[in-house]
Amino acid sequence: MNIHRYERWWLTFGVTMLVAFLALIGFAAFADNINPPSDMQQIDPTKVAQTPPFDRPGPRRTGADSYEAYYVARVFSFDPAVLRVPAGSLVRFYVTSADVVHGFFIPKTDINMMAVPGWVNTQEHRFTRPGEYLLICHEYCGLGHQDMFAKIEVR
Ligand SMILES: [Cu+2]
Repeated sequence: MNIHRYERWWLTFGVTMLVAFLALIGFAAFADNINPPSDMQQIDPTKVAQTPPFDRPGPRRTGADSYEAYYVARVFSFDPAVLRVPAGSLVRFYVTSADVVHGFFIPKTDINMMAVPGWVNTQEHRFTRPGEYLLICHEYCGLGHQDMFAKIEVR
C-alpha cells in the first residue's frame, strides 16, 4: 500500500497528539491525583427523614462566621424553605433528595449542584452582600417543578 508523504506526516501528527494527550490525562489522574469525585457521602433515600443530620434540615453554626446548611429536596420543595444567615457568612451546603433528581441552583453565586437520591452533594459560598437570594430547582422533576424554590435571607 502506498501512502502519500503528506498523508503519512498527518497520520504521524495525529497519533503523536493522541498519545501526548492520553499521557497528560494519565499523568493528571495518577501523578497529580486528579480524580472524579469518589468520596461523596451516601444516604438511604428512603430513610432521609430519619437519618441525621437530614432528619432536622437547616443551618448549623460551625464557627464565628461559618455555617453548615443541610437541605432535603423533594417534589416540589426544599427543606428548609427559608435560610437566614448574617452577611459575610461562609455557608457549606449539604444537599440530598428524598425522591427524584432535583437541581440546586442559587443565581448570582457559584452554587450549582444536583440533588441526587442516595447521595449527599456539597458546595460552599460566602455571602458577602446582604439581600434575598433565590434557590431554585433547575432540573425538571415533575409537574410542579416551576414552583420548586426556596429563599436565603442574608442580613
Ligand atoms: Cu425541579
